[in-house]
Amino acid sequence: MIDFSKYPAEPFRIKSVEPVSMIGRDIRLKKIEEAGWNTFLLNSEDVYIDLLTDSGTNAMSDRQWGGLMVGDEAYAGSRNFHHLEKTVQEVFGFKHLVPTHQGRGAENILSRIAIKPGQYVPGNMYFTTTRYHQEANGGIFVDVIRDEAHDSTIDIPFKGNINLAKLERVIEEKGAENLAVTVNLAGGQPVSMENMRQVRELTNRHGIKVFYDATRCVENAYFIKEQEKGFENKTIAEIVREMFSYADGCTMSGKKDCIVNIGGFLCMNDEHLFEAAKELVVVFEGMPSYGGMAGRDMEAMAIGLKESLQYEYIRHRVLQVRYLGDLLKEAGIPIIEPVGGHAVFLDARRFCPHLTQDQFPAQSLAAELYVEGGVRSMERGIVSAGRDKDTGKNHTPKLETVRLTIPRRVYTYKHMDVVADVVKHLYKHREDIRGLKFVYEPKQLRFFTARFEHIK
Ligand code: PLI
Repeated sequence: MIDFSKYPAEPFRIKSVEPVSMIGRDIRLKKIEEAGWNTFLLNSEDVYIDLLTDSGTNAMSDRQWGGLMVGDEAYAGSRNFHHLEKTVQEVFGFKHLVPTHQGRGAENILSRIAIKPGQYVPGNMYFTTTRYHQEANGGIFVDVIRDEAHDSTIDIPFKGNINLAKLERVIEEKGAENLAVTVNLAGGQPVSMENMRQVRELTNRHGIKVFYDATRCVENAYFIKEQEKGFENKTIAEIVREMFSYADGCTMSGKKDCIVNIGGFLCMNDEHLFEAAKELVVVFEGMPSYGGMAGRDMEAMAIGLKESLQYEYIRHRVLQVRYLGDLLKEAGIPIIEPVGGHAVFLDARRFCPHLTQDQFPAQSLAAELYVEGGVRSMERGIVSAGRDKDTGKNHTPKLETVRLTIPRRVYTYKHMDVVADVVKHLYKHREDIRGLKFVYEPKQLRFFTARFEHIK
């Protein structure tokens, strides 16, 4: 039985509300057909509970909204930039900040300045835009995550850890000078402090730089406090600071753990890299003191980053996600275990065993969740993985999932109950879920705009 006392009530009061759409099933069916069975192509107005992503979908606090009113929109030297710079330096401990319009802007710049063509970029599981920029700059991504991460049924802590033996093998085979290591603190499964320390130790020995994807680093810090020995009594801020002491820099999508709707940045200690980054930021993003953001965006981000470190906030955040996961597990629904910090992933292989992976079971399941309950989710499987650049064949990831991603401070526990009911209903009728095929397949990041129809 689920122990309901484990889940803290919302640590906020609701001051402003946004009505949501309540259209019926027959209209939703029409809408998803028009959207080519791709949940990215639905209009937000036709969605009841939007779990497509936690990216930029956050509810800001009254203090952040207040921050918008003190935006300094000067073209250069905005005071909000200095506030953000000071905050980021204090939270992460890096010397230099390069603001960008969002995370992928930072990935673009970092990949251009830090990757040489033919260089290997080992990391713990890829993120789509990150890998795109690495590959576009001639990098070769190598997944060095621990093996258990690819098995949805293994319930162990810190499933996001880097497998050090795998990393060491890449270093030996490819040569340390041909490597830049990335640690993704955002894949849904956390990385332990011990693992970060070990990666630092190994890369230091070989003179290799390490960059973190800081996108969901505060959620990662919560797991460390909750599950790693020796960190029980540390504050979230102390844990975050220690995590980043093992990196040379980071990219950040502020749209997640900075609790804002837009923004990002790149950080580093190295002076040469900083100079190179500043040269590029003016070309791609904007002046080094705004990088594609308005002054007010930078203010909201500085305030949001500090708020995200509050224990009550992050505890509620992670446990609300776990609540949804527990409801589904209790009902026997196949999900990826353990439940991570921002989303519950349905295991579409086990949900739809009657479909093969090339019939896009996760894509179809995501579309059906919308038809059945107005719940929007996202495919994270074969469609998102794309094709191999050289062979043109589909990548076939072991994990074929549907991501139910919870925006921060937006939905209540009751919304989670509704989502669980929709998934349970669909699970009962899972044999009716039909396979899909492409009718339009874009060349890059195809999941965003692809269109599908049912296989006859
Ligand atoms: O969406 P951006 O450009 O601000 O950030 C890109 C990005 C980088 N790393 C990671 C781990 C992400 O999750 C990420 C963006 N994620 C999206 C859009 C998501 O729906 O998860």
